[in-house]
Amino acid sequence: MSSRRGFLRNILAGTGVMASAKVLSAQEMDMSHGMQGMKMKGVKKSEHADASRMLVETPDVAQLPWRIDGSVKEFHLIAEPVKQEIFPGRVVDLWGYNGSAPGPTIQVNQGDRVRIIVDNHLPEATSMHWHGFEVPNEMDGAPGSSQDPIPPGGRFVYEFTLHQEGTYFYHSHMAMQEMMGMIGAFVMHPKQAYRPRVDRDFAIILQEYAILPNITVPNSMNMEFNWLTFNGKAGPATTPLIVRHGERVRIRLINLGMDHHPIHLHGHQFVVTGTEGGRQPEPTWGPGNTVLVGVAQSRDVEFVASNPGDWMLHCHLPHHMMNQMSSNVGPMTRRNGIPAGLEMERGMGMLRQGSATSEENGPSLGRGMGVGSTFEQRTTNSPLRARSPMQHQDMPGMQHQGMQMGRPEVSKDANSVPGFPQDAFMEGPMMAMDQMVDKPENFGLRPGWSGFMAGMMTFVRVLPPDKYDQIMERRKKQEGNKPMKIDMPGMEHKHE
Ligand SMILES: [Cu+2]
Repeated sequence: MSSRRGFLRNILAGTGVMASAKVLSAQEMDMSHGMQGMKMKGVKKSEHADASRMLVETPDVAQLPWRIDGSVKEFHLIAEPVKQEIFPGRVVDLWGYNGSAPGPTIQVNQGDRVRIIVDNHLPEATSMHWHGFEVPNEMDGAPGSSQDPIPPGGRFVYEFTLHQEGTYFYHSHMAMQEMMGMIGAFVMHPKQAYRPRVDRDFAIILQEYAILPNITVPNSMNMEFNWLTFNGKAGPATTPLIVRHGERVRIRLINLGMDHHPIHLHGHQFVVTGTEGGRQPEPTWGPGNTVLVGVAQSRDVEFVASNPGDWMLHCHLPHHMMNQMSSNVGPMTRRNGIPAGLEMERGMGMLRQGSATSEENGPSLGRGMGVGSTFEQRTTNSPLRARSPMQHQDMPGMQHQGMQMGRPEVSKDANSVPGFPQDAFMEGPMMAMDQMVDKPENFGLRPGWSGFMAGMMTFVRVLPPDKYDQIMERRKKQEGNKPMKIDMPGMEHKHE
């Protein structure tokens, strides 16, 4: 599964080469000539300097290829269950499109006539809504009102002409399916290039899931979340955005879920240049470094990468910078045999039996109100035992392959400080896994960096030319080592 996603990862090399063209057949690449300005291969940076339509990179998410049928650009989406590795070793059961959640990115030009064939390979009905599109009502994908839901095994063909421009998205309009991952980016490139032009253009989809340890299926009824993802990956498995020092960068943020996300960039000020309704007029742009991306919204931000370094880009909600939080993880690390959670019925709403966690010891997510919420736990942070299970040298079972498992630094009198521990065993050397998430884009990061990246976190790496070239060289090598993989409409889709 992960290897497939590797092949499909959209990578734009520094030369402007669109490596995701690998997923297009030669024939389709030929066909793509109609997409003016979106060069599929071999375009030098200088040549695309004036191109109005630079392809948007969606790190860790594939591009959806298309075929030309007369004057129509035809895409094919398959709604289906997917297995997705959101974090090293954490493969979860999501619902998505064409093998991933979020689904592949669609990119078109303003004015295009577009056909999208949607096949439903889910065990229940679905619908496909084109969020914010000004299209005829019967193409809107509103189940029950504008069309019948697409039954399992069924197909619906959407076709419309797109006169808008900006950062849009597609998603299932069945609410609970949205919480299983069913969304994808839909970029409409403007006829008239935006000014000032950018050198790099990225899109990141923000999602959240409630998945208890040892369970692989999100509880879509839960209202608290413990896995927060950028493009389907939780930090440190997210792929950094690689830019050259001095480049102008656009990042398109798209949110579909239950939470709002204040996305913060280190080291730079940006301006918000677009919303889910398209480009904003320049007089409305004001400087900031945190943009609140509400549910069902998109926000485009732009900045000049003038400050070299590896800069964090992350949601600023503290719990959204964590992985797999559940209420008994804290106590579990320092107690033995105390039933920590509540029965599953109260803890997670739906799951009652058959999970790896017992009724007595079932962990629970968060605290709060509503369906799937839990009661406040009586156990608070408590003193560490003399032989804490976290002292992994005594507990060989705690050694996770590939994890660095350094020991956190705590003061001698730590246990006497009210509130300890907070981050001591949640972040830092114990969580470092640099090797497990090794990839070209991470090359040269400070050793141990991965111990501090979780949830909705990634980097914008603003690199001087030599470091930039080193990473691009590694990218090229990695791509070269992979077998060619064609993923085109009409071909059988493999679950891996
Ligand atoms: Cu958030």
